[in-house]
Amino acid sequence: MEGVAPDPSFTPTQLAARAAYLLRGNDLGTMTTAAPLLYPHMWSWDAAFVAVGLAPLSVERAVVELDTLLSAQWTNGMIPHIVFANGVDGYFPGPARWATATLAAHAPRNRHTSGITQPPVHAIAVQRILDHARRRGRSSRAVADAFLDRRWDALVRWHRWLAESRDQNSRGRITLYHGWESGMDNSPRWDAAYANVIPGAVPAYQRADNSIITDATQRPSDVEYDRYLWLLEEMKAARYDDDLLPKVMSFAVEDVFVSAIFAVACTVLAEIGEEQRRPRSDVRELYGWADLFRGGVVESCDERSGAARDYDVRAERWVATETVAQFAPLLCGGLPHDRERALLKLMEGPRFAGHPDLKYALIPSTSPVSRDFRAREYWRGPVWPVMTWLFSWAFGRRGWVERSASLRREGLRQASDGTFAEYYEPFTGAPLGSMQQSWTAAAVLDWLG
Ligand code: 9WN
Repeated sequence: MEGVAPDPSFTPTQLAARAAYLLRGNDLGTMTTAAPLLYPHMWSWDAAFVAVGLAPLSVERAVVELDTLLSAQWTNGMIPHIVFANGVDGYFPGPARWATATLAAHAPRNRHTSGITQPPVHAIAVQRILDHARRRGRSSRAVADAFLDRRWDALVRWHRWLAESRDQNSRGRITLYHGWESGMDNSPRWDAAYANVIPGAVPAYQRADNSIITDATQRPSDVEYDRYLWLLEEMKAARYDDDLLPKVMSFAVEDVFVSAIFAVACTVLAEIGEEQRRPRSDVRELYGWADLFRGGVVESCDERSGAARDYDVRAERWVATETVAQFAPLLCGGLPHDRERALLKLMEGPRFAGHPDLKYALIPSTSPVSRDFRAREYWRGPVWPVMTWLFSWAFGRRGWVERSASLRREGLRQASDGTFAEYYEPFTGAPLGSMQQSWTAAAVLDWLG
């Protein structure tokens, strides 16, 4: 193509080396920050993806990552969404604002954490660690086995907490009390629920994110932040009590995407448990939750298109949005064949990954044809490499080899700019949000490993 400058692009070997170097740079010793400036602490689902990326480099270091996270697990079983690095500032809301150490009966005493949770992808990381350990020598296998001995109960308790405290009526869907718990903070999925959150007196605050990402079109707005922080005040007033949250929180949504992740994670953990001879009763319980939540996901789906919906508990209604969450059942399975085919067609068609103007054939966080779409704004449009990884992993697991390979191929083409961006503009491929994002590097390492 004469006259067109080639994209700056790295070979796979160079890219893998840069990804490994990045993770090393973000490593504080026993935890990897989600990103160097914007997110200088450990995030729960980031840590799991980071462990996936570390596993091909060092099973030992991957295990340390999960150990650090699990050592901050609450006594009720919750894995908190942030484990704060000791003595590191620079993120708001930090430990003082959450005040979990003084307010929450179940919070750990030796670690500062936030008071909410994040999607349960951790069993996937454990499985990838075991896979790599098997291919390595005896000492790596011993490290992975010892990890499982040490942490099996904690992992089951984590799943039990989700199944019991976050699905108190056994509907097969996880209830969230804050949009941050979804990991898709400002997705249009939450617009209706947030519209009903009327902030009371939010103590004064200063955001830190917008002095790092200074382009306001890439981050949530101040109005959104007021609501995010008001929800913290509601939780604090309830002292983060699992039994009070359903009664007092003005945001309560059954998240279909987290529920699908939970269903598949329960299956993965049950399979590990079977293989590693863990108690039969744990394995049975895990398979039981997998069935229940797969059913909960399928129940949410549109009769014809198979598209999944969230449920707004406060408004008592289903919420359909044209976002990546529509494809939740493709992660965990369970849809009848015809509806699954329809959903795959939707995903690969012009409303999503097959949109003719996309730079790469990847799934944008929000459909480019939706009126809620914003090409640069966080979870309202950009492509998130970590989502690409999750779907490529899930499709591989489901035996859809071609689909999995195509996401991997396109994901690597997108990442070959070497920025390891948090998210990308879908039409131009411009890197957005934080650069040097750990989980983007981890995805690349797993793909190239
Ligand atoms: C709030 C760390 C996290 C991710 C989330 C992503 C973003 C935090 C923020 O960064 O959320 O938890 O401050 O915006 O939305 O998925 O885990 O990478």
